[in-house]
Amino acid sequence: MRFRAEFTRFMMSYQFGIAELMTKINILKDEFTHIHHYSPIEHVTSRLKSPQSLLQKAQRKDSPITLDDIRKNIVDIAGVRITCSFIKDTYRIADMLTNQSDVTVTEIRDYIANPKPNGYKSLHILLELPVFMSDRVEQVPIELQIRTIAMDFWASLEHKIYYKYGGEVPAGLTDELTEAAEVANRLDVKMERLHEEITQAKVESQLDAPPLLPLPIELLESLAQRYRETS
Ligand code: 0O2
Repeated sequence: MRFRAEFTRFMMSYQFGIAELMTKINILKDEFTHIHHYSPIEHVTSRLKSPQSLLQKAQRKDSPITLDDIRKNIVDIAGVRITCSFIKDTYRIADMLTNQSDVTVTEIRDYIANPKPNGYKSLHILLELPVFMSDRVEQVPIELQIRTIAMDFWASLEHKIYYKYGGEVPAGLTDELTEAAEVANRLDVKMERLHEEITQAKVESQLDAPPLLPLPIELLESLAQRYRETS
C-alpha cells in the first residue's frame, strides 16, 4: 500500500515535468505564430511511460526495482516529442529551449548528425526541469525528442513493424527500411532547399517593390488637424 502511494507520487512528478515543458513549447509556438506568422513547430506530443513498460525496461537494463534506481537508470519515463518542418528548425528549437535558465541539459544524443545503423534520425535531449510542489522542489528528468515530419513518418512506421515482428524484423525488410530512411532524408534536404529559395525570392520581391508614394503635405496637415481636434 505504501509503495503504491509512493509510486503514484513518483509518476506525478514526471507528469508535472511534462506539463512544464509543454508550457514552454506552447509559448514558443504561439509567439512564432502571432509575431512571425510562421511556426517551425508542426506538432507536439507527450507520453508518460506506462508502469508495465517501465518495469520491462528496468528488467532489460538489469536495474533493481526501487524508485531511486528506476529514476537513475531510466531516463525516458517522461517523454516529449516535437515535430518540426525542417532540419534547421530542430536545432533552432533545441537551442531556444536548452538556453532557458531553468533547463539543465544532462545529455544530447544527436541521431540527426549520427543516425542509428537502421537509419533512425532524431535529436534526443535529456534534460531536467525544476518542479515546485507543496513541500519540495524536484529536478525532473525528461527526454525531449525533436525531429522533422519525414523523420517522424519513418520512425512511426519502423516502430510499428518492429513491434509487429516482436523485435525480429526479417533482414529484407530491415534493408528496405534503411533505404526508406535515406529517401526520407533526401526529401528533408530538398524541402529545406525549396523553402529557402521561396523565402529568398520573397525578400527580393519586397526589396524590388516601388517605395510607398509620399503622402501630399496637405493631406498630412489635414490628418494632423483632425487628430488634434479629436484628442
Ligand atoms: P517508446 O515506445 O517510444 O517509449 P536508454 O536506456 O534510454 O539509454 P535507449 O532507450 O535505446 O537507451 O535510448 P535512445 O536511443 O535515446 O532511444 C529512446 C527512444 O528513442 C525510444 O524509446 C524510441 O522512442 C526512440 N528510438 C530510438 N531508437 C529508435 C529506432 O531505431 N526506431 C524508432 N522507431 N524509435 C527509436 P523506447 O522506450 O524504445 O520506445
